[in-house]
Amino acid sequence: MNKIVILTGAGISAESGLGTFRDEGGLWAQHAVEDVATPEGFARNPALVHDFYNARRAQATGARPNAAHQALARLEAEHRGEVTLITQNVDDLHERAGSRNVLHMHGELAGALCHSCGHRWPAPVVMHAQDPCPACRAPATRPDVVWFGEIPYHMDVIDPALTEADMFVSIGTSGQVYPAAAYAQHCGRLGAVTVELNLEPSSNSRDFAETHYGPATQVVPAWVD
Ligand code: BV8
Repeated sequence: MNKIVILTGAGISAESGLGTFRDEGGLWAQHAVEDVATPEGFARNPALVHDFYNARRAQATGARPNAAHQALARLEAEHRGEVTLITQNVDDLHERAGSRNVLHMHGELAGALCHSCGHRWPAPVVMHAQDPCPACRAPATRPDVVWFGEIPYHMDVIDPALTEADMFVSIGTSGQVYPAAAYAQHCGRLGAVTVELNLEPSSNSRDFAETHYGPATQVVPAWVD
């Protein structure tokens, strides 16, 4: 049994038309991180944060999975039970490409969360802070995404998967956000083969034994097939 752990970031969805964060003109060039991706920013101005995520939710709804997402779905189908796909992305392009075992460690645009009672429900395309929670009726609706300073989701599944990995493959991420940015070094130290597939070397490219650079729609299918 060859255990493969894959981590994806915004770069895998770039050729589907979804913005990345730290590239030229990216999301963090348009919005201050502390205003739209922290609990403090949400508390200060929930309408601004909902506008930010409503715009991304609409864009993601109109986007289509690309050849890189499809290649990963093929890999999972051909190696059933051996592939764990962890994504930092909040879009659903992996699922729409056919991937079935997707761990959204930074949450999902498709989710809504009540910050009063913790209830979760499927997000409407357009969400507002004063929308009443279906469970407790409090006007306390937020996007179900993980902001800076919040604990990533699925760590109980991710940590053992990283420990057991024979291979760790990082795709389309700048390697600047923790804990994901530490995964390559962690897996390498445990003896896993580490592979980076990215447009260009990331901040932690030195942590990888094997690297292939170019657009994801080219390097990912070439590596998978
Ligand atoms: C946590 C919300 C504790 C969702 C996001 C000091 C040192 C170490 C850590 C910290 C520190 N100070 C604070 C921290 C912790 C902090 C952190 O890492 N800060 C950084 C800035 C230093 N982390 C946290 O707070 C996390 N929580 O640590 O809790 C804990 C941990 C474990 C267990 C218990 C407790 C929470 C982090 C989540 C933040 N949420 N966003 C959303 O809006 O989407 S961050 C944001 O960055 C997104 O989630 C995104 O997914 C993530 C990573 O970005 P990338 O995906 O890499 O995108 P980026 O634009 O950066 O790069 C794109 C890449 O693609 C580039 O390399 C580019 O070359 C490439 N590319 C472009 N086009 C293509 C391409 N590749 C291929 N093909 C192409 N066509």
